[in-house]
Amino acid sequence: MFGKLKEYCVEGAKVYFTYEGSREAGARPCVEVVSESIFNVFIDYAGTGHCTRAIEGELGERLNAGTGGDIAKLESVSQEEAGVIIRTKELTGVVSDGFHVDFYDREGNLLSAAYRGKRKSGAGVSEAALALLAEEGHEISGAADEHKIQELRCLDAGDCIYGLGDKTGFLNKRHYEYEMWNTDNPDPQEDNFKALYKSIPFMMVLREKGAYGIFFDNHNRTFFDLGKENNDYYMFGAEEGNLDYYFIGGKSLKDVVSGYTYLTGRAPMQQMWTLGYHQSRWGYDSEEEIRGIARKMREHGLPCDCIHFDIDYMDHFKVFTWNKERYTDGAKVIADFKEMGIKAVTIIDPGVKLEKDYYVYEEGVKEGYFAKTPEGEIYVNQVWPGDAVYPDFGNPQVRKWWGEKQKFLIDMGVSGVWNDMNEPASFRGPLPDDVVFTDEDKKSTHGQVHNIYGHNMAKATYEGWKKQTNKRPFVITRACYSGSQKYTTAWTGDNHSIWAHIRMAIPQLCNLGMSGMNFVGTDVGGFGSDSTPELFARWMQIGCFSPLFRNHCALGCRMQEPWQFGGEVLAISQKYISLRYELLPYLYDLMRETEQTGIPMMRPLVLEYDRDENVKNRNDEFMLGDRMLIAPVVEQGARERMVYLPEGIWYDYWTGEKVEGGSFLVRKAPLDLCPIYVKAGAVIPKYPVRMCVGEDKDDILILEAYPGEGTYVHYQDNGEDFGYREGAYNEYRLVNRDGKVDVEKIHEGYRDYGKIEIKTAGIKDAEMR
Ligand code: MIG
Repeated sequence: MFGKLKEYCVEGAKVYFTYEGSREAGARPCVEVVSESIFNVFIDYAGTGHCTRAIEGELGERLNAGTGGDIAKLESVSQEEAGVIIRTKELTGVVSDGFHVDFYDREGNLLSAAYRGKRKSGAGVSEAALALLAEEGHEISGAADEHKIQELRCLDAGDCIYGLGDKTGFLNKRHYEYEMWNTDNPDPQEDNFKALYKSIPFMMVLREKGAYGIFFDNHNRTFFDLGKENNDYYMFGAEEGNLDYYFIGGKSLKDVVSGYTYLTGRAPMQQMWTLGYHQSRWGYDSEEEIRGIARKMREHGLPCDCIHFDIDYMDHFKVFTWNKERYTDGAKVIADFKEMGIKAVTIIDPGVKLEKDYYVYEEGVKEGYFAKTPEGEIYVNQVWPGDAVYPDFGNPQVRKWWGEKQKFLIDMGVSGVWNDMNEPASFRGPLPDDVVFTDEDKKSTHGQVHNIYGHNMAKATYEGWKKQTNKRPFVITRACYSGSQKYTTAWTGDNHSIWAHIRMAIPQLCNLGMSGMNFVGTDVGGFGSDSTPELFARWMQIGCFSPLFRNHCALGCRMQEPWQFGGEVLAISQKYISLRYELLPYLYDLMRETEQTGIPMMRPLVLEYDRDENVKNRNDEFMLGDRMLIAPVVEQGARERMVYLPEGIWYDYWTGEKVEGGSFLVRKAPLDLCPIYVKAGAVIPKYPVRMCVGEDKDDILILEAYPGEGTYVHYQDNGEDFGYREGAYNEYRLVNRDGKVDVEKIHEGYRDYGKIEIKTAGIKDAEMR
């Protein structure tokens, strides 16, 4: 579309380009300096300006108003032979003929070049062959579609690709193809699934030198081909909206994650109890049964902070109602749980039952809060309550109303909300693309807002809870978009109790974390299908280290509470849930770090050691923060496993033995053992085990210090509200010198610990002799 570069002009932080032919096409391509290491590349095909829903706050407002960018950061714009050179301290963009943009780092290394060739379309199969294959029911990719909006960028042989939210498969996304279209598909998810529940159109490329990210901020259906059709380039594109992407330059993957979360926001601190163990099932059949679950957790000495109420707690699946047949008094059940230190989270789906005189339905009809057909009738589809209508969450008024509706749950004593079915799901075929919705200040369609429906629902929920409780709202969502991390945590939806899915859990959670969604977890034990004792035991060993640690499974599947698999598995559950509770202050410190830097709690090894070839495709190990390496067993029958430890000195968590990194080893891993390694010089803050968060009369902090040297910051606040944003927290600098720890308070704003105990861990060289 764009020919030779004719001229450019600088307006604030933006550089506009005119090409042969571009005037006629009406598009005005633009490169804008957003920050020192982030440039936006923009072609306003739709004539709407940015309309970002992911980037909010001051920057988002500026971008949406068209005044975005940071003029102060733009160092120079000049024209040279190669093209127009746009420079900041960290990043250089070279814009040449055809609106090809190449990026260089500060040292002048090429980070990313536009691909100048044509797309290699088609699988090389004849039409006749394709027809035949289709007849037998094969799904074939066939010819690659050229998208109306499309960008091709070069790939080098060694490039690895990460991010993209909750996609299936492995850590490294190179050679795969994906779609961003929030999808509820209950089939067992395989490596070749193109879309799942969430759309996070953000990818990172790790290069031999440096790394960079691409955030394609287009919330229509988008497509990513990451070197599947051609090893020399990747493609991202869409049929609607704009070419609107952010190029995030970096030296490391961490730089890129931090740049992406600078744009889309950083997952805020949650209440501390949310880090506890959560028990769930769809569904507990009666009040008696669910009371029994709470009782048994305690009888078995299992720490637990939360029990989830799935759809059956509602009256005929009507949101913001309570099933009075099942529960003599729901509020009483919740209050009794609270006495036991157990909180309640309830599910809320978007679909509102179409029923005369049902208050939520009537209010929404009266105010015009539900999506409509193009003819102006309220659009009806079917979900759990039968015929149902869809709140138009893109309308700020509807979000406000939905936020107020949360009062029903808050008054019942509920502590958090679990948002399901918000892709949105529908039982009578998908919602047609032309169903009328709102996108903030303008009319829109389902096709255009589908991918932000869950995001807006979570935002409404978060804001309602924040206003009414003043606590950090706990929201869990299934569907979301880039930036949802500001409002909600997430779980990965309907996995199955199969070994393929315990394996998938690690790369899936790691990529979600690097895509901004820090607080995530899988259904521990698996949702669909029947878990086995061994699979369940191994899954507990992953859940223990996932930000969200929730055991959940489906109606009709084998019961999955920790005591359902016999004594050995119960003991294993006790061991790992207890370890989880010991690690609470460490996890809490990590959550604080995420809020400040965007770096997730649960990290693939490649995020910490991105120059190490051995970790670029490591799918079965991960880090919890920068100090703990977890190597769970994800193979049926395995009682040992190969572990890779990156460079440095490590200590075996269970034996204290010192191990030299930069090599592979074989670790014995009986069913009750998940291999864990701790970095030399680490300090791990711990609590004594307790049955729930807050049950700490003596208020003891244990600092476990490993041989070696290291400096860390430990964070402490009331674990509940937003006071910490006004300074109501303590911070301690911990300096470890070979097991001796100096504790220095560097911020004072909260009560002191009752006692700080320092414990040495790991076997020192001297003790070995
Ligand atoms: O289609 O509410 O992913 O966690 O238990 C089933 C019932 C609807 C899907 C969720 C799952 C939940 C279930 N829901």
